[in-house]
Amino acid sequence: MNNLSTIVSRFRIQGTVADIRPLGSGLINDTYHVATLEATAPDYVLQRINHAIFQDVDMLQSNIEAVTRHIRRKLTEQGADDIDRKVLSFIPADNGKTYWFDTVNYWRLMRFIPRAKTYETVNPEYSYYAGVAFGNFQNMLADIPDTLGETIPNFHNMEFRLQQLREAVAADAAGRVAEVRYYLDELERRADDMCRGERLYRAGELPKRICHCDTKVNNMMFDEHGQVLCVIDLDTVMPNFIFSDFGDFLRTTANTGAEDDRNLDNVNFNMDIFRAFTKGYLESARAFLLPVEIENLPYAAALFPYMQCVRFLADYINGDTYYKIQYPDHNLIRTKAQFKLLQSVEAHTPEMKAFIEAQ
Ligand code: GN1
Ligand code: MG
Repeated sequence: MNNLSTIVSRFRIQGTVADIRPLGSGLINDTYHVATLEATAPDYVLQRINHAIFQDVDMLQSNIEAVTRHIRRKLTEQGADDIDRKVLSFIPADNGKTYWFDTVNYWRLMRFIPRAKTYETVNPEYSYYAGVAFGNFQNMLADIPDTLGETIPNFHNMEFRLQQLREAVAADAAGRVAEVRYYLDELERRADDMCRGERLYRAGELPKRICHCDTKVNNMMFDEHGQVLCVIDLDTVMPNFIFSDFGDFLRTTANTGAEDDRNLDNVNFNMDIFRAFTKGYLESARAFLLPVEIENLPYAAALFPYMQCVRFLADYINGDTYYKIQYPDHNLIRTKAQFKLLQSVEAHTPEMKAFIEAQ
């Protein structure tokens, strides 16, 4: 707490720090809730940026500043109320930047959004609101004047993720390849089909748009009525296929089990969530989506469990160097759960296509 409060003191906050405690369940950055003593001062969220992963913190923060500035402007133009709960605000540090480097770690501070909740799971009604919200998010960012950098190069590039997996297999750094052969074969069998997005892009048929690229449901803040207030965790906002936002949301919410469920019987693809989310997303995004984007939404639903499987498995093979783990075979358990989800998505593909065509 002492150490953390020294870091908070480098930022231009209002009020006096009363308490700092861990917040949220992200797998990459460390996040804390900073409570202030005075009722008139806002609370804050302190984050240690994982700069092994986000290596260009200056680019990272300038992306996020551009995105939040643009959204704030849009909301103001629309005459929205309660804007401070609908877009993140970053607090400048002593150096005038929105991050502080303490010679080892990079830190940033933002206003805590009061009376807002995040969820690990949602019902169909909330999924519908979330679909509308992500469509709006992409829509608002469509005319952002700034050029956003790729904060993690090739982040959702399926060809690149497969190449990383193949390199991990070739190196076999942790001696785990033999044990995961079944999953490697299953993933390779689908590899060509799953790289469809990159092929369409090269053929000039599929655009990149500004996307969030980490649309796990716990990256959304809901108000007391289930309406989406805002989208958080903006580190990965960058140009990408819209498949990213659509697919990753369903990967996390339409899973009837947990991302790392040990009991694979719990893991299935929930079509009620799919239908509600897709309905909301198409309502707010249809105006700018191309037919090729709409047709490939079922592909997007399969792509994200698949990509996550490839990423978790590569990390397992590498000896767990990327994702935080809670126990030794955590990345393998995650791989298995995501693979089960993929199989369930595949079984529902004809039903998804029919639903989308009927919209
Ligand atoms: C990471 O930081 P967090 O937990 O929201 C990861 C996502 C993965 C997700 C898997 C920068 O997101 O891409 O989908 O874990 N973020 C990064 O749960 O790699
Ligand atoms: Mg998160």
